[in-house]
Amino acid sequence: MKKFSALAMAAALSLVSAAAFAADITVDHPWSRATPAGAQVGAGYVTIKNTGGAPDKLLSVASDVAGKTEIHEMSMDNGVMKMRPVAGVEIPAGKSVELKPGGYHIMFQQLKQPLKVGETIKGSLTFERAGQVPVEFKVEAMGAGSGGGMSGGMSGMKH
Ligand SMILES: [Cu+2]
Repeated sequence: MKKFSALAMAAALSLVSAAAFAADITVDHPWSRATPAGAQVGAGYVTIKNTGGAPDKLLSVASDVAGKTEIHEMSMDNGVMKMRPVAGVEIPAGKSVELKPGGYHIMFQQLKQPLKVGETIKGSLTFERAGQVPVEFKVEAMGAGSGGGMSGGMSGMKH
């Protein structure tokens, strides 16, 4: 009897702590850009906020529109915009990190169909502590969110 209640208590506690971790992460304005017909890749952007007292890390992203979804970082290398896959993105405690054009972004690869304005891409973000967080990226117009000289989107960038 005693053993049983201890187990039940442990189960209840683990449920509570798991819920607390997930609640520490909120996602804001998940969006993507429409892609031209035949495009193989698209990008996703989102602001991730960590309201908890401990740092967390975005480890992976999954979506149903792409054969493969990666996290990329974009940087300037001798005046050339380049991107590379990263193993994860740190989300410091009490801070928010914006995945946006020109920085960290989500890369939808092996697109199954073009991304159209107004559509929603269903997916999930997986965090080290918070676990899986569902997300819905809203597809915006092709030039959306590109500041100044970045119009034309991903076409000039090398993988
Ligand atoms: Cu990329």
